[in-house]
Amino acid sequence: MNTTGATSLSPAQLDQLSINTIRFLSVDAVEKAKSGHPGLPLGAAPMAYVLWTRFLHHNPTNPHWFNRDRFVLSAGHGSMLLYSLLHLTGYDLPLEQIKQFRQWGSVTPGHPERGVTPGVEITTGPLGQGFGNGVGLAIAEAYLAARYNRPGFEIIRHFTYGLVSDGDLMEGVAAEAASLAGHLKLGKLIYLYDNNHITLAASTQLTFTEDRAQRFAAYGWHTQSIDDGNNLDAIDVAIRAAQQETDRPSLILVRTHIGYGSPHKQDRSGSGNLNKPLGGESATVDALTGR
Ligand SMILES: Cc1ncc(C[n+]2csc(CCOP(=O)(O)OP(=O)(O)O)c2C)c(N)n1
Ligand SMILES: [Mg+2]
Repeated sequence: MNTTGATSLSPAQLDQLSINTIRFLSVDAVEKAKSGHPGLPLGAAPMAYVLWTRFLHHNPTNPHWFNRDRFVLSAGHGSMLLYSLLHLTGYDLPLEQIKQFRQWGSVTPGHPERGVTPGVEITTGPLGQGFGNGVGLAIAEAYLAARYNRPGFEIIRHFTYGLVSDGDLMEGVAAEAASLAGHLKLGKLIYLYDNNHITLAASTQLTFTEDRAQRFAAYGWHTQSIDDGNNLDAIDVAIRAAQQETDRPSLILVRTHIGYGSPHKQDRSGSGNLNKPLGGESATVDALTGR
């Protein structure tokens, strides 16, 4: 303890405490609502934390600041991850609204909705759609920068980041959008892929076995793979490398574990959907994935 009575934490411990706070704020909200997807926030919190605290240029007190970096949670079923990030980074999203997650009239609907929640850039939920929207945002940035920037006056210069899931990459719309992004050389588009090997249906071993890295390389994307989604340094290095890559959009494949840390739900297809409490007796289908 220091003289103020607060526990002294090393930077690494502070990182871990922050990530676990994101995880458990998300899980608690889903538990309270008895509805939602805790599995994605548990697995993807570290990459989201690194992106939001070390890279994202944004202004929580002015979500409409024009040159902000854009962030798209394409896997909109993981909405509580985004609401936790917004709450904890200082947006106008009080704890009271987190407690109202998925309730009628709240600003924390089941899937993110633009215009409802401060800081939600894009309405997402239908898998693949946020992926496409992100490409559109990156096209807009490139166009506006080319049209309006002058030497010494780069008034438009921001990145478009996204968090995409297996389901996003499975959808046809993502293929079309990815192809265009590669063709247009959208170097300021950076997607983190929550590569957890699980979708609603089952393990991706049963449904989705193409080589995603090679597929995106063929579209003209820069790809990197991280085999431990809890490795903050690896995520940090990869985002930095993606930023340096100015001629290709980037996909960072981050191996995560859905429902990370949950004794009965980690790596289970059921862990994305909370129809049962996390402690429910049936672990076969569904409590962490939300279906
Ligand atoms: C187009 C579309 N089809 C179906 C759904 C229903 N749905 C919600 S989550 C999900 C599976 C999610 O798998 P993944 O994208 O890998 O996310 P994870 O469960 O790993 O968080 C599905 C099919 C949807 N949101 N959008
Ligand atoms: Mg998945």
